[in-house]
Order: sequence, then C-alpha cells, then structure tokens
Amino acid sequence: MTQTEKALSKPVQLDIDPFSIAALGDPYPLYRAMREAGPVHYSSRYDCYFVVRHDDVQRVLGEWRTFSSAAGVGLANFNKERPWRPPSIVLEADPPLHTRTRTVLARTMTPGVVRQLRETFEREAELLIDRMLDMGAFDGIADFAEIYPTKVFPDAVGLPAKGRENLLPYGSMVFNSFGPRNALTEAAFANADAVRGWIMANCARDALSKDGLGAMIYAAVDAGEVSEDEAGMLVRSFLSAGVDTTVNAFGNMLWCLATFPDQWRKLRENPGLARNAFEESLRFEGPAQCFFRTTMDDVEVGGVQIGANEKICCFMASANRDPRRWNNPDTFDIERKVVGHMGFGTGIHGCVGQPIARLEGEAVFAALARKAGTIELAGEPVRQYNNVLRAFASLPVRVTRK
Ligand code: 4IA
Repeated sequence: MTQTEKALSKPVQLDIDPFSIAALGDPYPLYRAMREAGPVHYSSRYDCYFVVRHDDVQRVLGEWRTFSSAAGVGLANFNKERPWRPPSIVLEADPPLHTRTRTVLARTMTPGVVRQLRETFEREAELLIDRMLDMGAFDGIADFAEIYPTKVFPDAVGLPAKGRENLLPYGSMVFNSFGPRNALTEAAFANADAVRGWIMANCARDALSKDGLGAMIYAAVDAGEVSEDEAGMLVRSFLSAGVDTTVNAFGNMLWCLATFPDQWRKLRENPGLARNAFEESLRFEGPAQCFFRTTMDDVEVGGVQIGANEKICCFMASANRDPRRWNNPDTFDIERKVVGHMGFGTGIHGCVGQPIARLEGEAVFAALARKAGTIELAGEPVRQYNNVLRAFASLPVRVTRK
C-alpha cells in the first residue's frame, strides 16, 4: 500500500437532511456533529458530498480549476440537468469567462464608487433609524430589514421604482434553487413567470437610469468588453445577489443585537464598532449558509477520495463556527478579529458586492448605535425557511431613543 492509499478513508455516511425544515431552523448543532464526525460526508439522499470544516471549505472554494462553478453552485448538476434559468455568467462560470465578467462588475464597486454612494446611503440610514425609533415597536423584517436594501441598492443600480416588489420573490427563487427541489423551491416558484418577466425586462439598457451602476455595466458594452446580452445578464446578477443577501444580513444582525445585550451595549457606546460588528454577524449568522462546486477530476478532500463530476456542498456557515479556526465560535463578539470568515465566501467567487454590502451595514448599524438606547425582542421571532439562506419571516423588536 502506498502512503496515499493508506491515508484515504471513506466519507461519513450522512442520513440527516440538512435541507429539512428542522435542520434549516437550527443548523448549528448539525454542523457541529458533522465537523466532529469527519471532514467529508456523503449523502445518498442527494448524491452529494458535504464539506464542513474551515480549512477544507477554504481549499475547495480556493481551487477553482478542480472545483468548478460552471455546472452550477447549487445541488443541480448542469452537466446532467437543465438549469431553471440561463446560468449566471459570473457565478455559474469559471475563468476565463468569469474573469472577464467579474472585472466589469468589480469596476462598479470600487472605493471611488463607494465614496460617491456613501452620502446617500448614510442619509437613508438616518431616515430609516428615525422611523424605527418613532415606531418604537416594529417588525425587524418588514419594517426594517426589507426596507433599506430594496431601496438604496436598486436606486444605485438605476432600477425604476415601479415593480420593485418583485425583487424579494425573485431572490427567494434564486436562493431556494441552489438547494434540492423540495416544498420550499415549489413555493418560491408560485408566481415565477411574472416575477422573472419583470426582472428580465428591467435588466435592459433602456429600463435603467443613465447614471447608475447598471449604466456602468452597459458602458462596458460600448468599450467592447461584454456584449449587450451579457450586460443584461450582469444586471440580472446585481438583482439576484444584491438584495435578499443584505436583507437577511440586516435581520440576522438585528436579532444578534436584540439577543446579546452586552454586545449591543458595546456598540451603542462605540458606534465606530459598527463595521466590525456587522462583519461578526456575517460570521455568526451569515445569510449564505452553503454553496456547491462540481469536481472536474478524481480528487482527494480531507483524506476522502471523490470522483469526477460529483457535487460538493461547502458549508461556509459551518466553517464560520469551526473551533479549529475560531476561539469560542458560538459567541457573538463584535470586537473579534473576524477576518477569514466566509460569510462572503472566499476565493475567486468571493462576493463581488461586499464593498456595497459593508457600506449598507455600516451606515445602518452605526446610525442605530448613535441613536438607540435599548433594543429587545418584543415577541417570538418567526423563521423564513430557505434552502440556503438563513432568514427570518418576522422579528418583533422594541427600541428606545438614547
Ligand atoms: C448571479 C451566491 C449569491 C449571492 C449569488 C446569487 C446569484 C448571482 C450571484 C451570486 O445571478 O450572478
């Protein structure tokens, strides 16, 4: 027996369903059990491997040649089944296509662009927080988390105001589709044709303002970097990835602040911690729990041999709680050194919108820290179940002014 043969072991057979309602409601005990049982798990239910430890997740997401995104980053293998929509030309793509499209997207998120957006984002954040403080008691989802990201980012993109109620239903379709076809996916597609129709119509050059991030994408057509159709697809990426993610990041962060009063006190006393606090919430309760890759070859992961054209699910949210990487991983600590968290993913597909997500989070939670005195839950939070997003349907909260 050679060294490598000796080192190889079988994946742990997984009979728990991480996409069941019970697991989605409280995934962290399952992640811990999986991390402790072994680095790689095989689910015969889904014919898919699960990777749960920080170093393995980092490696799989890092080695894009071996672990491809082009066959989809959900459970569906586009080599075997038809995707529900034309694949994203940035998310569901490998280099060189991915490199070209990402470059165009990234240009709309530079520090210079963020500097220009900051004033508006901060003004809107103040208005939002004043409204919440006037209400006193409110729903942290409908009255808070869903309000700001469905306004400031679409405004920045240059999307018309009419029909924006389609954004969240579309996000629900996109994110549920990364998981298995189950009752959640079914429900998300209830009004699919109308929702998809509005999204596609509003990705067109003529639908968008002349001075937004959308127009910057279309400027890349004029410069010969992408085609007109590709530009529409990249605007679709903005609308797919840029709203539900921040909405649920806001809801989860608010839940953290209402649930851990010592951390809220620290933030209130030092609003300058808002940026790191938001980051810590992405480690601790990140909206994007997991994404998949497809193996391009026979490969070994965590001592387990995996064949070609197999799906691997990387649980970033488990990596974010791995005690091999983090001290007290189950503690929400807004002063933690949180670099290396995977709430934005990692590697070449790491969130391209993160400068804008951070701007939104910092603007809103710094304004909250400056203006609010107390934050507490005013009732039982209700979960929103989604195959890959950690989310609340409602979050009753009470706040007072400083
Ligand atoms: C796209 C992973 C998630 C945030 C995401 C969803 C959709 C797209 C990109 C990223 O449509 O390009």
